[in-house]
Amino acid sequence: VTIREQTQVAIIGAGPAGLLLAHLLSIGGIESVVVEARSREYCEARQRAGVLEAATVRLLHDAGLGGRLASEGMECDGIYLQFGGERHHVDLRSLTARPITFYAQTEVVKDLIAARVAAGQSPRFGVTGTEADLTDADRPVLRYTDMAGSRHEVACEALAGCDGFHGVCRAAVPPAVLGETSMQYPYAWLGVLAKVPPSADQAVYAIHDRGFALHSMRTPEISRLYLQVPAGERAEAWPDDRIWAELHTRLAMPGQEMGTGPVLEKAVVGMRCMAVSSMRYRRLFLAGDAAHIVPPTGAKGLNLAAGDVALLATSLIRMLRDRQPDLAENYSALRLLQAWEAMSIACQMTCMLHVPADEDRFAVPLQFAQLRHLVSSPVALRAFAEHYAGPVSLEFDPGPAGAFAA
Ligand code: RFL
Ligand code: PHB
Repeated sequence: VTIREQTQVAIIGAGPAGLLLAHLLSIGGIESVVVEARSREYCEARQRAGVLEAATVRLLHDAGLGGRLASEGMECDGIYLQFGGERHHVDLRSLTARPITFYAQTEVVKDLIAARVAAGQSPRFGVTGTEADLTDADRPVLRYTDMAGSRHEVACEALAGCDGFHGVCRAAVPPAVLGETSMQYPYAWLGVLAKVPPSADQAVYAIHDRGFALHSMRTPEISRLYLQVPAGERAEAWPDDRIWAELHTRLAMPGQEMGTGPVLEKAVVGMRCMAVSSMRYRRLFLAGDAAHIVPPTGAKGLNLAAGDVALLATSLIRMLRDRQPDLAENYSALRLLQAWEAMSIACQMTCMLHVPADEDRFAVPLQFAQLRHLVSSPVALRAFAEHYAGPVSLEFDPGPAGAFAA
């Protein structure tokens, strides 16, 4: 038997994009259903992003999700760029008034799931056979099988594809409409979570002859570290002592001691770019990693996902509650501009900070020229800071009938 249901917006994916969308829609009085392939435990433990831009922090606070973020998030004035044996400060707070906050994606996801559960609208975890059916242009249908094996058919007014890079929603769009383009770098990141207090007060982006290294943080006791490795590298090739030796070499700075500690987790992350040309087809709207992947160097992915769903929630509230489809019609064009702006800084930083795999003799002096220019020209530094710090605000407006949660 098939269980037939109805909702206003069916959301595929309980990552940050899908969960935040459901929360923002509820502020505007729009009902939704969220389905997720993985378990709640898996979603809450998956190690990923850690940097929240000021505009993302503001949105989370305004949406009533700022409690733990305010007490546990670590706000930082800026970042360091390290090259040629020197560490240079990029003071985002003084250059842009938009400092960044370290607060792990796992914690954002935990807060969002807790808010949905408290509202009596828990995401449906562990589903299989997810299908986005767009055959009827005005009445999309979500189909899935729940954990008990029952098939569901959810009729809705709009479908949100928040199912990440490996999801099913992009495939529901005809390729000519989707217009996907992508690119892969010849290197990857080895991401390491370690039980050691951060040894710098702000994130350090370092380029060294042996490759890129990034020192980041999660809490006063936990550091997040990344090393450039060849594409296709296996994490098992990196026992803990090799990780620490390489981190100490690449991040070395006279007078700056870096500790070591137990490695809690390590994984290789591919470095790729992908963007669709249309984030909308009929009544399916793509958001977050389902629509665009930026290389992690700019720390933009999660922030872009938040920006997507801020505008998507506003658009859907206007379309479904106020019967004003104007914003929904512009959603794709507006968000693709932002996605490419983020792609641009992320790709620029990636090229400037990674040792090219083919020992390109031309690339290395060019990188140093760019980095030197950046730190020696106040105008260039300010332009970089503006770009890295992200947008001034995200576009969420639930309209007169909706009110931000206290
Ligand atoms: P997600 O988080 O991938 O969530 C998609 C969800 O959809 C589910 N799903 C399905 N559910 C039902 N049916 C199906 N058929 C489904 N197929 C998939 C998945 O299980 C999953 O739960 O996408 P979302 O919500 O768009 O969020 C995007 C962010 O996760 C991503 O952009 C960031 O993590 C990127 N990123 C960073 N972004 C930042 O803003 N700042 C950072 O510091 C930062 N660091 C990073 C990063 C990504 C990294 N990795 C691992 C790629 C560091 C790393 C190492
Ligand atoms: C992280 O803390 O995970 C992080 C920080 C900066 C980046 C990417 C990831 O550019």
